[in-house]
Amino acid sequence: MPSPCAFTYAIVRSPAPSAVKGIRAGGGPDPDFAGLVAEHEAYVGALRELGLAVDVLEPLDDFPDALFTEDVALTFPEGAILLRPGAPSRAGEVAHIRVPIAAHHRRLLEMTGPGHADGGDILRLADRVIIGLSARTDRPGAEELAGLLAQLGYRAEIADTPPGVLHFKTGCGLIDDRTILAVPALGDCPQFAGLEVVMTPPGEDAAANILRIGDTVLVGDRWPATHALLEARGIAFRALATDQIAHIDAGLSCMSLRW
Ligand code: CIR
Repeated sequence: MPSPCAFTYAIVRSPAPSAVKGIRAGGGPDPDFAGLVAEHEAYVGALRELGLAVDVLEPLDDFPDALFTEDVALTFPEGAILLRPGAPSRAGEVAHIRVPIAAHHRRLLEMTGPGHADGGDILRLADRVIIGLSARTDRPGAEELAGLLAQLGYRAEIADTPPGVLHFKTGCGLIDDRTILAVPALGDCPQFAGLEVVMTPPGEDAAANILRIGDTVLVGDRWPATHALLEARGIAFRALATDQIAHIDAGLSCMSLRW
């Protein structure tokens, strides 16, 4: 199985003005639209500098959260899966990603329900895929998705996401193929057996949503202790601003679909 961090393509979607009304679990103020756009543009620039070909889709004003393309599909070298996002306001995003994905993937599978699954709950490892149960991904959805993943040749394991963590990957990300950065609440996740689990430093839980692209880890720019941790391990990293997307419960992985 290829490295889970070796990507050549990505699909992103520019934020629409409505993105400032994106879902947030804990309330809080709207993000600043110009700031959101700047964070998104810097992210796309980083993906391109790391060698990815990036399709940038048009904004969808009817869907405030549509810039988070990670949640509506899964993409692999072997094919893609259209998901059923768990937030009712996001269900209609799937129809808008179908054609852009079909342009790249001849093999296109699709969840049909009744369950739900968000891509933010899916962590791809070197030898398997973890599906986190969350407020967005339910057991029927996880089980249907596991069956679709098997058709593409991927073994899935179902895990629990700690309460208060939006998506499984809100709380963890790959430092490398064998090492996970995780919030303490995920530290003893049984599905991490066989991997090294490194905890986010105190006060930096929000740093956990890192995104490794090839040999480089993208990480939020507000987390100096996490940067030091990566540096001490000899991991090349690139710090990106996430202040505005954090207002709407998002991080770095959420803004792209990669394969
Ligand atoms: C939502 O609640 O759906 C968006 N405001 C944030 C989605 C973040 N996506 C992700 O973690 N994969």
